[in-house]
Amino acid sequence: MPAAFIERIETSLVDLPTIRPHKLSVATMYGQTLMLVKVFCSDGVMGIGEGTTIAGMAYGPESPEAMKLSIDAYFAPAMIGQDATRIQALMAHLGKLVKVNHFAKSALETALLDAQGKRLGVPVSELLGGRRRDRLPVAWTLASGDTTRDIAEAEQMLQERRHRIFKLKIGARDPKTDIEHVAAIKRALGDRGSVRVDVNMAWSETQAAWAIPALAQAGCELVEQPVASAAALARLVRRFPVALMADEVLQGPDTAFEIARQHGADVFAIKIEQNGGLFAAQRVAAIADAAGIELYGGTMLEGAVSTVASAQLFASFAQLQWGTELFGPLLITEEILTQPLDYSDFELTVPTGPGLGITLDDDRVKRFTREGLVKVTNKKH
Ligand code: MUC
Ligand code: MG
Repeated sequence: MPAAFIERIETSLVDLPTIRPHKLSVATMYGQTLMLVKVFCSDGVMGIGEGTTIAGMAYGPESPEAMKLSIDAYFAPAMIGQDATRIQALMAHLGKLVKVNHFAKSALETALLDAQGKRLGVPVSELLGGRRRDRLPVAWTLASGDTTRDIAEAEQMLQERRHRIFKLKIGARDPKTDIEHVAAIKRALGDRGSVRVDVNMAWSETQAAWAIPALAQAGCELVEQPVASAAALARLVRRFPVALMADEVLQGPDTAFEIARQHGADVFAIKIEQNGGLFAAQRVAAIADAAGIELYGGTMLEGAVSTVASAQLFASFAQLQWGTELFGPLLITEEILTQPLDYSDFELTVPTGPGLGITLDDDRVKRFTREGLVKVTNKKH
């Protein structure tokens, strides 16, 4: 195959409202900012990628603005003129030039894979070893902060046959109040919906040791990242009749290996951005498989582009015991694709077209694109 060289890279920030406030232990979100990147190649092919995080810098070290800046100032100049078809080699080269910056790397790798898939006429899943499934179960997150409203929302999702797995965001209130909230929702749903929780690291180890058995008693089947440290999480694993899942502590293959080595989780929430891209996330999944750790397809509440990139990867996983939570586009009020994704019968259909298999609605995206970077001035005290 003749080489195709990278000619131009464009980045933009797209601010989109959420359908309701989304309350996590780290922050309440009222909107979502997508950092979109377009990689234009000499053969006329363009690939698109996305970097997204949660509530600015409340969740992790990279903000959408920082992703854009790192691409504009560091990644893009190093990529112009490079062979776009040698994705792994190019990403390894960038890895030497720029430390960490996992989210920006994931966005760029997504764009390169989208372009290569379009070039070869195959979906991204085929570039990742081949698809094993075309549909993915999708959980919904109940995070309005109000029990009654969450129950009504879950009932609506069940009725529409959109979701029957519910993840509850807890950890902002005291554990006792949270457990009552979880128990009330599980009581209302019964066997019609499964209930899981994400504490986003809010508890101390002793709080977790007290709260996890109560959650199990309430019918919760999975507890995600109850504590911040990997060591504390490992000490909690298998002490209670409920599965424990690692999320924030998973920051690429090295961290996955360490956690696996100490039997530090029952389940891994795999996120392409947090792990530094699709290939790194694939290696994390391989480590989990080898260690007998089960898999779940996680999200950074991404928009359509990174959601589909994740779906293309999860479709290729050997195991996906806990399904996915690829509902990000449904939390946003605006449709930014020319053809909306198919969420039906509790699952997402993985697009089959070349590359990611999606097309952005450029006019709609433009309406929500931020004009340049926000100017920050030093405040005088
Ligand atoms: C996280 O911590 O897992 C996923 C769903 C949601 O509501 O927040 C995210 C991030
Ligand atoms: Mg989580």
